[in-house]
Amino acid sequence: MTQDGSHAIDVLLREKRLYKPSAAFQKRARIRSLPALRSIIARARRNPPGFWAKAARDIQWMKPWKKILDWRPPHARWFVGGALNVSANCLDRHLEGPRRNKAALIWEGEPGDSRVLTYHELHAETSRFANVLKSLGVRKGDCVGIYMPAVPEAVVAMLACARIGAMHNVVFGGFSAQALRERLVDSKARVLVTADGGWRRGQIVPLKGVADEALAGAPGVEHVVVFKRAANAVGWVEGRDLWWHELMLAAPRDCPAVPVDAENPLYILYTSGSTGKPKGVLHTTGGYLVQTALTSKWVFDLRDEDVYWCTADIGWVTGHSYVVYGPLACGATVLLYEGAPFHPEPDRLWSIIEKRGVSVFYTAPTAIRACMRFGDDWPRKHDLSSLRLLGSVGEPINPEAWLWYYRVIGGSRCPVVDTWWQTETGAILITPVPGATPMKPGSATMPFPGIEADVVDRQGRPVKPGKGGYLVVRKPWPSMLRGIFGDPKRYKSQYFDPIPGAYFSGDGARKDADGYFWVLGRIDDVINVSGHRLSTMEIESALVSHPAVSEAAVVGRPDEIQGQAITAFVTLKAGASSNAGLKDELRAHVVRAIGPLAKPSDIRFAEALPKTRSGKIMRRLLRELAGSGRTQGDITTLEDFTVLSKLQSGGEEES
Ligand code: 7RM
Repeated sequence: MTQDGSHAIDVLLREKRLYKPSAAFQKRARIRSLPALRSIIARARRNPPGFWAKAARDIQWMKPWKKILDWRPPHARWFVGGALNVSANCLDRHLEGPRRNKAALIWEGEPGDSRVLTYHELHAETSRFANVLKSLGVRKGDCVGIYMPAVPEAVVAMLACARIGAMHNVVFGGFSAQALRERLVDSKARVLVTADGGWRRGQIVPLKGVADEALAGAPGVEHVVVFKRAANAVGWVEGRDLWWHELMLAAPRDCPAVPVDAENPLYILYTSGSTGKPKGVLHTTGGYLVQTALTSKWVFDLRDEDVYWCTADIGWVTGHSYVVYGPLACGATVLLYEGAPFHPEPDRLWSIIEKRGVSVFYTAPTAIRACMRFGDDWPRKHDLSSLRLLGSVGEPINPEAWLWYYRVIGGSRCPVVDTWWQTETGAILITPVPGATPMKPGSATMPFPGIEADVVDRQGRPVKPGKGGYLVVRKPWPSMLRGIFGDPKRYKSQYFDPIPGAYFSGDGARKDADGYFWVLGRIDDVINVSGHRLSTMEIESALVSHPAVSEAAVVGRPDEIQGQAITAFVTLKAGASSNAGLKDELRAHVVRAIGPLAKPSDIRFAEALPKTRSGKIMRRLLRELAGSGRTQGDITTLEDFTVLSKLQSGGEEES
């Protein structure tokens, strides 16, 4: 972070376009106009705990809370003294009415198989599996590791933990043995739930094999429950390993959901810091459920007749909050897809939307840009008229991608909710409310009611409209992280020490004259060119607005004269040819779009960019490559290792 508080980031990009929600959407929305939203925001600002207490009435409590908020900075406890059960809220309460036989999960397997589980069925499976966990000695407060493909049983395992007051630690099914081992050891997991394999790009990912390797160094895990999904051969340790289906046959059907304290841990989820050891972000029960449920209802406008699809894997926080807990608490029908988005053809997403009549679709900018790269013909082959609302999360969405999503996928009729939040925040904090907020492509718009977000300088003073600064949250919110598992000091030093009196997100942002927030990316990614602090996101956005460019990642490389020189890694659209002429053209294009300051010194064409599993570009690796030519440090979260070796061996398509 810069020592100089006066100018955190210089802002170059100005996006002026404005899109209003259609009258048709507004007419049936929960919050129908900007003045209506503003008045809710104003009321919440006068009394944030009161606002959240009202939201908490949508949740079923087993014992009422005594105090809404106990805030001893930087530690918050919400709904103090209250008791509830997340699994009861996501399942049991829906069995009492017409949702009983409604689809809770519509599952599409990658090879083309599919299943539907009603709320009644999901409740039965979860109850049985909760009994299985109990029979394996799992007790309240214990941790269960979950290393699964995206199958309904992954959701069942999560809800079963919540049902008995145990916490889960879901590890993304694409992570390596080493990453899994670290997370199992750090979270002190006693049981691991996995599968023989899962389908991805037509291949079987041998999850059990990877788990066996991880378990060699994780002696705390006493039992491994194996769900049979892909029927591949697996190794077996007698006494330790148990088949899911055999345990389920023997387990009783009835398992009451236990009341747990509002602050009982619900889960740990590891998030890789930009450097160093992954952090085990801890979330608890009451506040988390209240906020994930309310944001699901207001941001995704969920209705009983919706088919809601969030493409995030359950191994990512988005999968926790917006595949499982938020939507199921609302009684929604959730679509779950097992496999790769472009398998067997680049139109798999669109074909699933058509087949199941998906109405609300939530994905990441990286996926949207990949779809753009394949071209408009793939979505045009499908009837996407069931869609009524689109969402984006994970990175700043560049206006080019936003507009394509809005026009080609949404048929210019669906609002796009660009939702800013983090693993640490647990739920969406900055977002349009679809029937109310006029949208500006590339802006996450305004803080959700009850959220006091701001853009400030190093001392915590608000910066002027249009100026770049640090994105902070000034008041506690119900779904905020409660700590870093096993490392209490890091919680304070990471999030509350950097900026006085506020939670620091690690992101840079600016607010415009209308109070709209523009997230500029991670502060660690900011580059300093001749004393100007530039957001890499803006230069990337400028590059991607060129018709030949598919994706871009911009980093700084040490430079004697300018301090840092701008290096851009660029992938091209199908049919575009990489040559010296194009490099000059791209430089000129950036200068035209945002000015000479942002002109890249080097442009390197690449086949693909290194990304995390959730699609975020790993700029740290590119920074190391652009600087020393080598990479070091943790790469366990990298999605595709070959991408890195291609870049390292100069595998770029040079002219
Ligand atoms: C949900 C999630 C968090 C980081 C965050 C930002 C970036 C996420 C947006 C965004 C701009 C968005 N959790 N980010 N959403 N940037 N606009 N709508 O992504 O913990 O994995 O990542 O992602 O930098 O700090 S996360």
